[in-house]
Amino acid sequence: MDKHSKIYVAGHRGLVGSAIVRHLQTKRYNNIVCKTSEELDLRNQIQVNQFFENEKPEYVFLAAAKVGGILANATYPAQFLYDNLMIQSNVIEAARQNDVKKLLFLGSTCIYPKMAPQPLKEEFLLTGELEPTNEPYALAKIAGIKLCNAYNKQYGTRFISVMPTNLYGPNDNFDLETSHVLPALMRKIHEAKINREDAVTVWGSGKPLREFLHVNDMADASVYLMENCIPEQIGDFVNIGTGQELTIHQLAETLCEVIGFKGEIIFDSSKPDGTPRKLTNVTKLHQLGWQYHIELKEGVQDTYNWYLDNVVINE
Ligand code: GFB
Repeated sequence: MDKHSKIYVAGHRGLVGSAIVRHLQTKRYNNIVCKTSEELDLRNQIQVNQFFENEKPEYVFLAAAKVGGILANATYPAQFLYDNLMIQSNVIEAARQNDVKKLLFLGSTCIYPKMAPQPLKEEFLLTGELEPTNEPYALAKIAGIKLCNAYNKQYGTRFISVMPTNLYGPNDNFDLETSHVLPALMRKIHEAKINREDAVTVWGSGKPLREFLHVNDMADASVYLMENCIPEQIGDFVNIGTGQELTIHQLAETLCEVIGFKGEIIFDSSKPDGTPRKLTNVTKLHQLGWQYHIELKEGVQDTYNWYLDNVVINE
């Protein structure tokens, strides 16, 4: 990619897409194309083909998706499967038809079997049953990986797939029903502090282990891989993570410390735990020349500052 290359970021208003746009701008890429979902419905093949024919982007970051936490996945399984299949299939096919030089497809580490050995190596894909709470999303993302690989093989495209661990950071979704765990707990703990409550409720047992990568690191990794790596080096896909995990309980304690809430943490066992662990093996990622930079506590502080400046004042 050179600084004038036309780069399309699909999903530019989301957590990852907005971070990728910020990072590209920081690196002085000056020909970035974005469309809101009102301007371009990526589930509509005709609109997507028309957009690609008009714009002829050279590089595509496919960060648009229907995403959400454990409850959202359980509540909207049809949309998680249909929307994601349509979005990725339309963009990948239009990219091929319009000779896009390189496309980066974003998935998630929920693609792995629920009880896969840990840490998760890329070769563990499809070696066991998926985690039921996010099976629709996982199936869609697995299909996206397979589609990119099939296009590379049959058409000679250069479409690379990256599977990030749980992401967090500025521009995240803080809705308590549909969000991921970190932003949900940040909001709950902040509100418990402001409202001088005695306790904050955490879903599940607090025992599951999770790994968290700041979205600015994710954007840096995505641009790095797009700039420096080709499918032959990456293989079917590559994990993007820190290789470090903590329990949901420890996460809640970290958030309480950063936010300054000294009340009790109580657990709502009526809510699901989801998969017990999903720690990424980051050996391949490190061999490709990238590793994370933002430690969790620093990233949580950065995200809380953003939350206070951008979410709380608008309420
Ligand atoms: O981020 P999350 O919702 O989804 O995390 P996954 C769920 C874990 O956090 C479960 C606990 O163990 C929940 O019981 N948890 C505790 C909470 N309190 C809360 C809360 O207030 N809100 C939420 N959401 N969780 C996601 C997939 O799995 O991982 C997505 O569903 C995506 O599709 C994402 O793949 C990366 O980490 O379980």
